[in-house]
Amino acid sequence: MSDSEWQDDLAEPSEPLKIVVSGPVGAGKTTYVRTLSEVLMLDTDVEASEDIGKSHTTVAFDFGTLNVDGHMVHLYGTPGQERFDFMWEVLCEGALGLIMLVAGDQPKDFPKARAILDFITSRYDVPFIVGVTHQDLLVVWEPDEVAAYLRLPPEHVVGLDATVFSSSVQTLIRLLELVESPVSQLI
Ligand SMILES: Nc1nc2c(ncn2[C@@H]2O[C@H](COP(=O)(O)OP(=O)(O)O)[C@@H](O)[C@H]2O)c(=O)[nH]1
Ligand SMILES: [Mg+2]
Repeated sequence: MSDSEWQDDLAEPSEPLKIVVSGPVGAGKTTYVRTLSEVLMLDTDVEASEDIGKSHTTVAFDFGTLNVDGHMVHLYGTPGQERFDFMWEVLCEGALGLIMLVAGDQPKDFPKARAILDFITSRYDVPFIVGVTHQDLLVVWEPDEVAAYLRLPPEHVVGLDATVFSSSVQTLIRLLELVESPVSQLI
């Protein structure tokens, strides 16, 4: 589908398009939502209370909004730590699509990404795309390799640099292309 075709599909929804961004700790969820958001984000990153390999982590959720060709998109980034599992379900309620991020330089996290994906998609019939972050690094798994590892069709897996707007928005557009009838799901 071309960009203009999916824009036609999304004709004038009254509700914002709700997109959930999930994935393991360190996948780039907070970065992704911050890169895309046009509004000042709620800062839900706090000092990590357990050893998760970085000093700050997200409690509650990341929230950001952006306008894609006249359509308001709301992004909800889930926390990665498992003790916040319940948040995934809350955030996925009424979601139009799911962006599952995983860091391409952290293959040890691929099974975690698969587990989160299975957890969500077994409960919600939500279209999803896997975004393999850190594509700007020299040594990184490419989307096709991650697709094979996760046994997903290659069109469901894209690579991105979550720190760069154009790369991040492309991932969002690929997801919207996979969403067949977004307006009917909003009603
Ligand atoms: N080079 C690079 N760094 C990234 C990318 N995505 C995230 N990061 C960095 O990876 C770290 C973890 O990202 P964060 O957004 O906190 O991950 P979260 O736990 O999923 O919210 C931060 O230092 C980010 O700046 C990326 O695509 N490329
Ligand atoms: Mg975070």
